[in-house]
Amino acid sequence: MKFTVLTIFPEMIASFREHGIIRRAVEGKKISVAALNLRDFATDRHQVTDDRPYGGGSGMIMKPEPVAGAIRAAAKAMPAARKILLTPRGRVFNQDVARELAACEGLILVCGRYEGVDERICQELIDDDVSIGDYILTGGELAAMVIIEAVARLIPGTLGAADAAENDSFSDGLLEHAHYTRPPVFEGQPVPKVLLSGHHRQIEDWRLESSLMQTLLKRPELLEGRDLNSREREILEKWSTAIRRILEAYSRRK
Ligand code: 4GS
Repeated sequence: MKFTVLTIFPEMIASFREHGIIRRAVEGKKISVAALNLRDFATDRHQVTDDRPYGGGSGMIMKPEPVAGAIRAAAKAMPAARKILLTPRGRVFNQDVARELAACEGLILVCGRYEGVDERICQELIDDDVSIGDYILTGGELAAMVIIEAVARLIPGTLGAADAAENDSFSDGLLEHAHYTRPPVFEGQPVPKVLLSGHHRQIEDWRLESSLMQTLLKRPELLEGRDLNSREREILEKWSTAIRRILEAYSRRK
């Protein structure tokens, strides 16, 4: 998978590429991460990339010529890539969108600065608008890096452990189960006994119950929008019965 980021701050992408899983994936040729400097595509002597808005008002707008030039140059090198603008107007990025983008041959990620990009770019040269969330950044670069990181780790061979991505939160619509490592007792708090037992079936059951518990307590809306298998239904029924008993015992008290 090839990622090309169009930005006035290519150094941000250069340093991102030099650490952790992204660096390893680049070195292992699973992905490539390149940045094109929008300034290099400016058409004037001073390499200006912004200008004042027609109709007046505060703030500056990205000029269309450098953005168009950079998109066309990137698309020439990777004609099958999807051309994405990072913008709060876009559909909101999540793990489903990450999976969808991981199936693309390449991504051209256009980073706006200032108030935004000239509308004619959005209409003519962009395939897809993506937002990383309902808040305003000062540039699209962090959004592009978020997307590269989430997409890259879905590409086979980019993570150390072969199945690490499958076990993550959201891989099956649930949050991850709780995790523990040594020591067995930390500041008086023990690790759940079953995890030290070596009973793999019971450990799997405990992890599913823990995942459901984390999801119910922290992100209940994830459970509402999701199918439940029979094991998951059993666990929820068990809790429901336990809670009902507690409330019944309470209501019988004087
Ligand atoms: C986002 C966002 C964003 C919008 C870029 C104002 C500079 C800024 N990009 N998800 N102009 N949220 N972009 O806030 O992607």
